[in-house]
Amino acid sequence: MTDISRRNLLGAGGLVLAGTSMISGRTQAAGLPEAPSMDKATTQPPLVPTTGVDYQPVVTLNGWTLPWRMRGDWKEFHLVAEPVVREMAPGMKAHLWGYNGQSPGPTIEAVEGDKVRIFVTNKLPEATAVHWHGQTLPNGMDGVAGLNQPGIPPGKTFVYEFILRRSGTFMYHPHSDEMVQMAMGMMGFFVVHPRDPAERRVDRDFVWLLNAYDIEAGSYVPKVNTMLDMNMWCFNSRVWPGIDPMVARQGDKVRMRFGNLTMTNHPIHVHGVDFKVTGTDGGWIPPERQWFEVSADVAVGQMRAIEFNADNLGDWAVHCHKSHHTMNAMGHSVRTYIGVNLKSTAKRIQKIAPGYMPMGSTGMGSMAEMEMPLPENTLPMMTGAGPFGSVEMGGMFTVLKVRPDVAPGDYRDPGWYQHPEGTLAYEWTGEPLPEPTRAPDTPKGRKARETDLRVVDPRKRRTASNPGGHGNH
Ligand SMILES: [Cu+2]
Repeated sequence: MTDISRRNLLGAGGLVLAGTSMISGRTQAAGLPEAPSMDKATTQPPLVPTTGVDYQPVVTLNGWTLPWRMRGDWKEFHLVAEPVVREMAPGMKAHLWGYNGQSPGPTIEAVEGDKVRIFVTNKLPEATAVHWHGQTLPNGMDGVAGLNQPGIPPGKTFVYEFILRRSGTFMYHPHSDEMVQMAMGMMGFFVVHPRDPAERRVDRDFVWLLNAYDIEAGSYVPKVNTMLDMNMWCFNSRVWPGIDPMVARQGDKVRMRFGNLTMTNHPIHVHGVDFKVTGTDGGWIPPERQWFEVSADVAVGQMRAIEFNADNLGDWAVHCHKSHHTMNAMGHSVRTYIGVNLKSTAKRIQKIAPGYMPMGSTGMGSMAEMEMPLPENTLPMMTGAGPFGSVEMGGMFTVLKVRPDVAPGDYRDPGWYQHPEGTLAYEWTGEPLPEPTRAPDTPKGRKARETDLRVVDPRKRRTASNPGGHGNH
């Protein structure tokens, strides 16, 4: 076999080249595998394996999986580190660094025991290197520039070769000018499936990279020195309402895999189900040691897998439980005016700034529906139309949609849930309700005394000879 033609560069399950003798070690003669690129931020269908070990491929919401080719018994991938344009949500694009056209980079999928050869071409203006987060591999393949290898200079391609020792959830990211390159969006998922197709099988398997950016209103490039005060908290470099729903068929066993490459933790809360935590960075948790939760906290640098049965029909919120992480382009210096009457102040300000509108004295929910002029390339702080109005969210928020009539392998948005008669919260329109009874401030029938709120030690009753206080010490 002398020529690897394009038709052999099949992605989904890449063709095993019959008659090719086993190639081991160096790969100089082989030529580079194709480096497919993605220019869209829409969820791509999973890559179902057509040869080799069978597995349930993962779905990367608003992302895609990297095709590969087989060469001998090596599974070959080609990553290209490069500047990319990422649509964070309709109406806002970010100028990031990523892999193969997008940030996050494409998800890499392979099987436990696979020999993988990953070509990394650097098209960035500075050196980079790729660390395979969580994999146990030969030291020289670990990707820490300066420690395990020289950085990959701009324009050069390096080759990583290792064997996937265990199945589980992994990530990849640079270990070279790491703070800048990760703040610019360089990261991706790496899923290793079990060799036994029946092991830990689920019907739907979703990957969620938790990442964040600080992109000033009206600009395009993240501020790379920000540690925590981000204004774009993302699932897979997307913010609500730009994050596709997670669609499941009623009765499906669903897995969600999280990886956190931000600098703070994210308690991911899933409504409508109680899930089990089934995997951590260290691997799969044996069934008898898995535990139930409704919010899984994913700490910095960690991976978590959770699983549930999608029994409960409906549109269920899925979000980070830090409420600042479900907001877009938020100014943290906005003052709180709840309960303040701004009318007279507004009148005075309007003399200097005609058209000034006081905001926030009754909460900020109305801001979601207000048509305020925004700088270009800026998303409203909270938005997202639901079937009953504005969802008043942003950032790390999307919807789990469980339906009875979804075909296996169909991930398309089924629209909003139609609630069966009698299962929807409703307005009370009957006779006026009595005022709610409140606990009395003071015992009935007398004025409040100073002692009403003071704990009195019954062993030290005050008497004339023992008036209490510090004098007795
Ligand atoms: Cu969060």
